[in-house]
Amino acid sequence: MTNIAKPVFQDKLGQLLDESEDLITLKNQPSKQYNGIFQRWINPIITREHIPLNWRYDFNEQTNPMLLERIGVNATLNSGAIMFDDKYVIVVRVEGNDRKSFFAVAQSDNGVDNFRFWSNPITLPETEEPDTNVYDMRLTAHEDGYIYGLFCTERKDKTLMENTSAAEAQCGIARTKDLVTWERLPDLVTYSGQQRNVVLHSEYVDGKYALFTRPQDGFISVGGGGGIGWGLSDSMVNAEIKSEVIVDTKLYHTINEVKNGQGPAPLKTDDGWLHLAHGVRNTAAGLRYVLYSFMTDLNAPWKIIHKPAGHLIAPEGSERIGDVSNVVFSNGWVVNDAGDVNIYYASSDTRMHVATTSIAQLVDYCKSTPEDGLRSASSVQAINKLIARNEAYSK
Ligand code: M1P
Repeated sequence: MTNIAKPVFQDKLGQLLDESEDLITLKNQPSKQYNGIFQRWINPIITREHIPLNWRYDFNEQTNPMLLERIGVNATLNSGAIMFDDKYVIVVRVEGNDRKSFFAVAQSDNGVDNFRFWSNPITLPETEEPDTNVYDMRLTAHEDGYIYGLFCTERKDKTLMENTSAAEAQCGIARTKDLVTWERLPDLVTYSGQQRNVVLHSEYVDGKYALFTRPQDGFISVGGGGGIGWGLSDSMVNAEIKSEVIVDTKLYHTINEVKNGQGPAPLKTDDGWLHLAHGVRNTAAGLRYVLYSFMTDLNAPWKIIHKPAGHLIAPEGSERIGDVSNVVFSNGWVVNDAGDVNIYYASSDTRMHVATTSIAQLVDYCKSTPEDGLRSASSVQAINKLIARNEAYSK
């Protein structure tokens, strides 16, 4: 009997590579659901399975004879987005099994499928005080010529050493021209306790850099100071905001009763700046994160001019389940020359999705959706008004 060794290692590796390629090249389809405002797409655009195999496996049979995964990835979530060299590019928050997040660029030709990671994750320089964790990068192509990435940098709160969960969140800043080489700049200085969800506005305002902020008293709780804030800085090389005003506050019995945060940088339209943000409320099942939209004045991006009631996108179906369930979160969207908008959002801190819409749809949504009347009776009044208007058109 001849003993022919089976090429188990090579077979298995070949199978993994084929499956990975099949997943990456899978065609996406719009869902059949209709609301006229945006279109969900059926498949997530990036999951942890999209992470290149050579980031996770040692391909050498001598050093990895059982073909074990060496470095696991837990989740691919909150991604910044930009149109770059005519490609839809997202900077994904990749969270390893070790709970550390880092950034990695993935690109697609059409923005709805076939996202493929660039060869290596981003090597982000550190400051003198190294980050424990970095996440949720917002990309802004600023009129100064740089692409800025503002992200959350998290470090141990050294005033509470005995509490191993006590952390401090601040805004880290890096800039690039090619998304490969990044120059790290000092963290943003503000006079609020902590900061998360800080976003650079794309244009100068009064000759200064303008930033949306989210002042918070603690790491999780925003405390008294919550809301989407706004402030100006003379420079981004030593960015400092001396005073913040609140653009959109948290409010009792609304979708942002507990906290909120600016999503990606607002998009400029003829009718004002178009914003995407997340709002958080508490429930018996824990926090619920939804996405909402509003518009601010073209000449005063800190002043809201239209704000529809309620959410634009809420977690639905399988989106509701994940590491942190009942969450949708967006820090990236892309508009093309035709005014089509791709909203990139993560569900339940686990995987990335796309919803497609347009500037025209979102502006109409913001301008013509009734505002939150803050009482049940006002909600009924709004519906009755619509019914009355529709009488002329009902068959
Ligand atoms: O877990 C939900 C989100 O929680 C935080 O957002 P916020 O500061 O608004 O509460 C962030 O950690 C975010 O990454 C996460 O998706």
